[in-house]
Amino acid sequence: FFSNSSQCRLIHRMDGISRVKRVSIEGNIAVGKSTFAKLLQNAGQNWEVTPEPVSKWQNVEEATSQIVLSPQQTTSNLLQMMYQDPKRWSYTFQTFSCMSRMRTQLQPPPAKLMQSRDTAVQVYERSIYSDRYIFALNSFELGALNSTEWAVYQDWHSFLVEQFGPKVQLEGIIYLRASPQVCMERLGKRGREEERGLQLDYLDTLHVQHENWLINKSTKVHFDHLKNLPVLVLDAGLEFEKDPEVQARLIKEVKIFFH
Ligand code: DCP
Repeated sequence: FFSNSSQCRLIHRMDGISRVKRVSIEGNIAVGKSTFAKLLQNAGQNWEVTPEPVSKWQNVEEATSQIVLSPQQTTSNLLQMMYQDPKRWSYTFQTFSCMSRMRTQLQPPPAKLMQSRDTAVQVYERSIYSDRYIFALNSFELGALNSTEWAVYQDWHSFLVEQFGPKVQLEGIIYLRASPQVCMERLGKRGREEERGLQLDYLDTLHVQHENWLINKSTKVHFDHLKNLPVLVLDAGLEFEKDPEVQARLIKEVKIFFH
């Protein structure tokens, strides 16, 4: 009885997972995804944000529970390694980044969302899809991943997404859209050490990838559920960090969109 695949899907729907909408916040580096995520977290009981695991990439040993043997032994900052030597480390970085995100996307939603009577929304900062269709693709196009690495990446990525099925699917995307210049200014202000050498050119290429994927829909995506995914485009060029009025307006847009 249970081996019938439509029955399995039905059971899956009854476990609560599909009652909670899963939405990711996308946008260029430093556009303000974390700031916006915090606003959403405070927007009501029915919103829960899963932050991006950047700190894991800055200390791989701690993230993977590897024992550091002596105080002299340095820990691995994979984010820094990737920026210092993209050809050597991009594949490793993209693998680890996607793995850590896969883990978080596979976590069941917290009980408070499952029990919620209204629409509950689980929000992620980025997703396994921007890992692939923004960063890994961009790395390949810039020559930091060679064609073998790109082929291997796509192979395991597709395999895992297909295996995990609805558990890693999204119901929507919030695209925080701003010019690369604005992102560059914000990047400079926040001063993350590893990103010091980043140039505007690089943000330009990432901007184009976001536009191709989320606006022009010209990126070739390999998963049916992604093809018709609702995308809410928000003008993140506005200084929303310290302006409560702009914040309220953006949050309202989100709530209406994902009602
Ligand atoms: N990164 C990457 N490849 C990925 C994911 C992230 O190279 N697949 C890098 C880009 C940034 C850092 O990791 O240097 C974090 O990038 P995000 O844009 O995801 O996060 P931010 O902290 O920049 O977002 P925001 O400032 O918008 O909150």
